[in-house]
Amino acid sequence: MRYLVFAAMLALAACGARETPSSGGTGAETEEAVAGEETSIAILAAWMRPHPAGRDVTAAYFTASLSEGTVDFLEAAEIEGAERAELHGHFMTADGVMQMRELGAQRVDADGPLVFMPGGRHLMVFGLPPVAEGETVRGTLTFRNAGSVPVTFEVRSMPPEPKIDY
Ligand SMILES: [Cu+2]
Repeated sequence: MRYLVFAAMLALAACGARETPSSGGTGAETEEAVAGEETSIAILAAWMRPHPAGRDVTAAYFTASLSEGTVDFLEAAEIEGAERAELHGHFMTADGVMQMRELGAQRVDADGPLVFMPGGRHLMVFGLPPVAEGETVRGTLTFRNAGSVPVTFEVRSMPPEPKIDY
């Protein structure tokens, strides 16, 4: 029952913010819901694809959930050894073409984890020297309230087992 109460409180706190269409994914509209709350973030299933042949860009994925607190926002990511990492999403254009673009801050709350997965939100990793299956790559996810959360990405071409229920 705790979860239900939690969710109801959150809905009140975030009312208004929630009604703003978030198609742009900027996250800016939810600023007032988070002022200075202390949160903890749990990261699961962090993995990164080996580079496609001839490219210096790859993608990384993870699942982030709140283990304490009610709401937080993922604002940025850093990958050790990479030039930069961007939060990306996929979008269908009016003429049916799938494209990706950089996202603003991404919300995580009691409604469920923030999932970065193939075909959806992903970290786009630029300028990282090639990595091979079985290696690990360290990085940091920066949340508005929780601050820097260290992450270790497993390099693999398939999602980790046991299969995550995306
Ligand atoms: Cu991308």
